[in-house]
Amino acid sequence: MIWNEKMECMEPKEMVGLQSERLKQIVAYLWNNSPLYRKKLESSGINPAGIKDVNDIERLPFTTKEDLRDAYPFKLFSRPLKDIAEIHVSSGTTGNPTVVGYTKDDLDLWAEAIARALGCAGAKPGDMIQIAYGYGLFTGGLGFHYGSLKMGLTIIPCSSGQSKRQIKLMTDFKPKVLACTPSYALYMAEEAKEMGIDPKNSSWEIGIFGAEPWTEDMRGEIEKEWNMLATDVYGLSEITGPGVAQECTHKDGLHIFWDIFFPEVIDPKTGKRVKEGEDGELVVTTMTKQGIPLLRYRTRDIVSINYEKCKCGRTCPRISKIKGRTDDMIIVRGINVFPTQIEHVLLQIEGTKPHYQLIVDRKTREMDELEVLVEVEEKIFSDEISKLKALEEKIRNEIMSTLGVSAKIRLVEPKTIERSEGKAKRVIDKRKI
Ligand code: DLL
Repeated sequence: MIWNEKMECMEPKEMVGLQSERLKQIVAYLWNNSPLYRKKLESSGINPAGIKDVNDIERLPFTTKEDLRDAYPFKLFSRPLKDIAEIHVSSGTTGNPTVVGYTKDDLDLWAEAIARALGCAGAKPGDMIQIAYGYGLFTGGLGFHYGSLKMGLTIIPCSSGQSKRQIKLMTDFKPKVLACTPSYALYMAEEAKEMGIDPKNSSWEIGIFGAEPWTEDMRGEIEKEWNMLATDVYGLSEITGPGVAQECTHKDGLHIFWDIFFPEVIDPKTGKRVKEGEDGELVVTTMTKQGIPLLRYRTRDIVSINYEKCKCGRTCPRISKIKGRTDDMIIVRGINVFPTQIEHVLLQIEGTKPHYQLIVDRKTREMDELEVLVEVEEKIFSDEISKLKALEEKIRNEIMSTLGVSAKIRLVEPKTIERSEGKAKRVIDKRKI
């Protein structure tokens, strides 16, 4: 079903008119409500009165994750805290997380985006959905929750984990839709088999998978294992969470809802737009958000864009699957990890040196493993084994409590990790994704 036919299928010419109006409004709104944006706009020589149509967006300054970091926690909020209904966070590049705030209207807008995404994937009011994205500060669980409520689905709010219980509930309640990370969907197939349940007979017909990169091969495997349609959903907390873009049942690119999330694909080096179909960095402007609207947010995700009308009838453009990142962020079991965050943790711990390397692997096909190699001071190696073990444990616990990701720690002697004259190679990703 098409949840919002008017917006999802609007003729592009008419859409330009709507986007132009919305751009004028959002720039004026930020000018009046966000001292930080006002300064940014002023220093780029922009005055809201100078914005005539959506093409003027290219004159606006970019916003980056560093802007959010510098504004920690609430300085980029455009409404007083009393008007913020909910706060979520995602990984920052160092010690502090990236904080986003939603007004009640923003939550409704988010629900609208997810309802459109659910419609793209083939869900309809009255269907039952099992939400196995994490609930909490992560946007996955609650985002799908609000969108499913809006569409009128019956929700099983499982959150992630407790896989055997998930499978039992699926078997007994027979939900039609599953929302979780693609790696978790594959993991649950293994668990089902261990329980003596053939995943092919599952009640799930539609999967809405995202929050981490995954390939067409992985899609093939999930579809074969579970005998379901596996669709891709994209989003990021800074923009709203999941629901920024979603594949329809043709699985030929993810529809980006451009009346609310205006997309540009740029060359990350020059900042200029690339041609349709060429790879570049996705930049998104939130056209109607109030709590923390962002102009030209550099997502660091690499995509191409296709403006052709889709076979499903939607006219909103489609972005490709995410092809990589322009920075060194990695996603381990659905958790975003910046090497600099690990560095930040290590620097707080006595005896470690700021020479480290992250090795990510997926030995069993669905479970990411993170190993952190850490150089320690010479004298530590002459200590008893128990002290070395205690240090490993301490690093592991600190990483777990600050980043929420479990890691294997390997202490190594000074000068073990290869030095570079240029950019240090912090990440070795052995996964085939
Ligand atoms: O991952 C929001 C989300 C939740 C999306 C549930 C989809 C489903 P963050 O934690 O802020 O938000 O991480 C955002 O994750 O910039 C991408 O690099 C990556 N990402 C998200 N969806 C996909 C996807 C959520 N479908 C970052 N394919 C983004 C590849 C994805 N990467």
